[in-house]
Amino acid sequence: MRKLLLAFVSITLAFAGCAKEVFKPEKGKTIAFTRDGVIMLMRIDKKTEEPITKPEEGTNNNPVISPDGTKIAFATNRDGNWEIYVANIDGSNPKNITQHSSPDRYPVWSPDGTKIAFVSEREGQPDIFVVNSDGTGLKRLTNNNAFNKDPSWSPDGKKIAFVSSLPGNWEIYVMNADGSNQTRLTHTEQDTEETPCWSPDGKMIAFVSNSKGSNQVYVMNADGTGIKRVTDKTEAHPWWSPDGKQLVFSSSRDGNWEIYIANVDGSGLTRLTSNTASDEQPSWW
Ligand SMILES: [Ca+2]
Ligand SMILES: [Ca+2]
Ligand SMILES: [Ca+2]
Repeated sequence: MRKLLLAFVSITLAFAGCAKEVFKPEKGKTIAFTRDGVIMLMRIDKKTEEPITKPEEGTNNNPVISPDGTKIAFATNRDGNWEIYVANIDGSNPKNITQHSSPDRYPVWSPDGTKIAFVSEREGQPDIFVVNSDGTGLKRLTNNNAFNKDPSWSPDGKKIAFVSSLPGNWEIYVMNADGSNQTRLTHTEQDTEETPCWSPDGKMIAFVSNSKGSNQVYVMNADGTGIKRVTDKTEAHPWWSPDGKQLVFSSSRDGNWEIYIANVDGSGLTRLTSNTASDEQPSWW
């Protein structure tokens, strides 16, 4: 009996050894991004990646992993218009949480994982809304006769940074998470700012500006002071590493859009993807 049991155990182990390794997201080592409209997960330590949407499921953008690592939010046009979906981290059980005929895009999780801020055009122009992650409790946060987009929560959940066209050009603003006390942070009438992302310690905001002619990554203090340039080619969509030491972003510097990471001072630039597809909109979990 004992011999039989040992034989069974060794056969089971042999099969387990042959099985394909299951992709496991790990905090601090996992990046979500979109490759030609397919949501990808990448383990940067193992250099493994896996698609979690299918090519027939429309164009899928702006994937962001939930703070607890169990879910992923993204925008998709699979239903004929842009909607925010929340799925399990492996892509299973995708649910439409916006269900509105106008464009709904750019989801970001609140730090406690209960809410999602996003951009909707349901009132006629892009504005920032917030909704519970199950689709209930929708609230409009901006209402100012301008375009408002690119929300990013502060790590304590109390504030949201965003960009607004209110002054006649794109500028970075911050507001309380209920939409009150909207305050302008940048004052660059000649330049376009986009995609602010709050650092994990709450002290800084990364963003993109075309101040030097092409879109490049910058960082500044969370009060708008101390602007410093990080990259020097054509970049988009910076996102902080969970330890606050690095940024992930996309760049077309090598001929097509690829995912890169760099230290916050711009040193240590490393390319993570290498293919002819468009690899864009990374977020780091
Ligand atoms: Ca919609
Ligand atoms: Ca500006
Ligand atoms: Ca590429």
